[in-house]
Amino acid sequence: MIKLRDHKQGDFSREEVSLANRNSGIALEMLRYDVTPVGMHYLLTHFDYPYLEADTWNLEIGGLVDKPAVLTLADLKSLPQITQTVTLECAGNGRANLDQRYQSMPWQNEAVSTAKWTGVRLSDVLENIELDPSAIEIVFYGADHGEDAHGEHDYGRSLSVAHAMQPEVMLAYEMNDLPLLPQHGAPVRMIVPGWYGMASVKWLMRIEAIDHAFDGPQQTGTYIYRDEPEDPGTFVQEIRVKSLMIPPGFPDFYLRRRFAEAGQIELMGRAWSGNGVGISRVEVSIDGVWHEAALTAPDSKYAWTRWHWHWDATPGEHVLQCRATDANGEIQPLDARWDNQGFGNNGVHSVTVTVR
Ligand SMILES: Nc1nc2c(c(=O)[nH]1)N[C@H]1C(S)=C(S)[C@@H](COP(=O)(O)O)O[C@H]1N2
Ligand SMILES: [Mo]
Repeated sequence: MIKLRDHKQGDFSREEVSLANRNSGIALEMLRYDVTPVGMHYLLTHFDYPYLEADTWNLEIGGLVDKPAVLTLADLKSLPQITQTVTLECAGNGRANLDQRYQSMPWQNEAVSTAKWTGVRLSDVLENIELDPSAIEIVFYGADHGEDAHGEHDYGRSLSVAHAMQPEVMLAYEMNDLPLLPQHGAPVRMIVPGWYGMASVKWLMRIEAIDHAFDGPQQTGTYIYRDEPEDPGTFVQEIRVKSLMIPPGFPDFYLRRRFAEAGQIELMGRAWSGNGVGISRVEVSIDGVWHEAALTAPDSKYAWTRWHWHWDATPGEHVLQCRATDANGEIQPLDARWDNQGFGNNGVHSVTVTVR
């Protein structure tokens, strides 16, 4: 069994800071936007950004297919175009909130954003190349290459054929009505709505139909929920129900402590879940007493839901929390849930505010 990295408590390591400088999260006050402005969308890239040009890029499709193909961007754009608003969250979001944190990208709460993606349905592409009946999975490879605890590889992920044919799974070439930016996977990336971000392969280069379960490092090495490093574990797939709050008032620059004036304060934030399951309830707690927040329906079942609640703030120090429940009755746990690599932490978000 491969040795995964050790856990850490307290100060961040130089390696964690380096990853945090290369990748970036949303500033929580940007939760105000239904669609995250493009430059504020969170970023997670494992290796280096590949340099690809839209004019010379092409997508190779092969493996167990009757009509292998090499598609240009113009070929893709000749297929029916779709646009969807989708909330993406990194599976490692919340990792650094665990007391013993796995050494990786040290996300606290900020690895979630919503964008308007334009492109084509993956099913339209797959219908043209005629999958062989023996194909059970489709593998998607990016142009980026690197090494981690599970060996050297091109970034690659698979979906079952049934999932790949779902109408929401897309190959996107625009984000918020603009051509994809290099850091978000230009010229073409996948978007797998309802699943954590690792499935949405950026810089898509190659699609391969196979007759067995894909066991690439990004599929069976990492992105597995495990209590202990040696556990067989279960796959990280759909997003777990979660909510975040825009911290009210104003911050101290360095310590990020918050201050607000006594009186009416509108608390607001966002809630979301996986697999297109809606949000049925968001509660807000002031010092441990829970209240029902009001919800605004999202414009897509894969996009986050806005919530708000009016707080009559009284002087003193207060702890504010929010907790979402989805339409399946799944509710966020009050405490961070343990995972060896810090995946799927949907523990409630807390903000401390001093009211004057
Ligand atoms: N080719 C490639 N695709 C990738 C990744 C990557 O490192 N390489 N990172 C994945 C992960 S873990 C996440 S959370 C999302 C992040 O997408 P974004 O950077 O556009 O927000 O991209 C996914 N797709
Ligand atoms: Mo991620």
